[in-house]
Amino acid sequence: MKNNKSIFSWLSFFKKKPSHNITDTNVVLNHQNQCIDNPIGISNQKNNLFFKIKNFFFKNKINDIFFTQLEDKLLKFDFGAEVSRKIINNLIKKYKNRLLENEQDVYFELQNNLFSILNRNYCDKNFISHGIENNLYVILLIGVNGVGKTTVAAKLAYFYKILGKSVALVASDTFRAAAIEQINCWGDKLSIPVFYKSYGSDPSSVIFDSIEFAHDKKIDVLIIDTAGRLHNKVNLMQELQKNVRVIQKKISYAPNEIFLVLDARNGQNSLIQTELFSQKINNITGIILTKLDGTAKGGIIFAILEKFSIPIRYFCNGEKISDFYKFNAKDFIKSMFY
Ligand SMILES: Nc1nc2c(ncn2[C@@H]2O[C@H](COP(=O)(O)OP(=O)(O)OP(=O)(O)O)[C@@H](O)[C@H]2O)c(=O)[nH]1
Ligand SMILES: [Mg+2]
Repeated sequence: MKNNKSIFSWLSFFKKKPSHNITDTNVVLNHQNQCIDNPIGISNQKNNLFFKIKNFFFKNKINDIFFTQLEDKLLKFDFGAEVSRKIINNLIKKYKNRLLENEQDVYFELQNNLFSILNRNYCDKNFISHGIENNLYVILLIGVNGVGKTTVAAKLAYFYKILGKSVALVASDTFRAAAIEQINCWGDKLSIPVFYKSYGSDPSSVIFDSIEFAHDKKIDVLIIDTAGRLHNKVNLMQELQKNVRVIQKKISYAPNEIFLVLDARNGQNSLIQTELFSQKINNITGIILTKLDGTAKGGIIFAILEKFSIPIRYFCNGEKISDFYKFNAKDFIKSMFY
């Protein structure tokens, strides 16, 4: 995994000639598509889900229990009952109709099935325009406690900085001990300004004032880190709704992005988090999946994409600033199977 190119290795190519047009990111994206090989290094990890699935096809011939065993594998790796059943039914149907003749055919059909799920809500943009160019771009990060929001805030901030944007972070978590110091520490490390107030301040007031700050300082991208909250705590979800309203009051088209951050290790619980957050917060524009390094499972990605029409936009496989990748179905499948 350590040998793989992270999002920043290819982005550094653009360091000398940053794009200042906030909507013009095609060049970057094309370059990324060519350059990120094996982003999650799946084939190198013997413990890994896809290594095991691959192995399964090498070791097993099609017999009475072949498809049941394959389904068990998918279930074990967090694909969830719905997705696993759907995939297996499709494979059985095609095999019975002789559209698939042997294990190898089934293996490739499985890849096709997985690709079509991953590609379903695919969004490869760095900036989702609301039709207003060269204006402040506001990103709000939300999610339950400890999933990696603050780390993602820093990674995103660095990502946009390398794209040539002026970036600021906002410490709207005024609740958790050391939360403000944590984000300031990232700000210092990355030389990115952090807007913050004292502990106990109303998060909405921090957000409100941070937008003024961003306008004054001619910031291009404002990344708002919020406090972790359980999806079933009504008052905390209301607070989040208030945060969104405050942003909208200041800037009618914002937030441009609302990213729900999910910890891949939480498995099926991520589905419940996605469901409840998206019920309370309209227009979640993407999911950022963290801690893929901390799990041998990866099937939750498929379960999420099968169930929700929210794209997975980025993923993280470590704590370092460079352990950050744009999510791309083609590359993901490539790393799974080759
Ligand atoms: N292994 C691994 N650790 C990560 C990753 N992303 C974040 N972490 C670690 O997870 C822990 C929590 O990360 P934070 O960014 O503080 O999470 P948070 O969601 O902001 O937490 P709260 O603000 O308390 O809700 C830290 O120790 C991070 O270094 C990742 O992709 N992989
Ligand atoms: Mg945090």
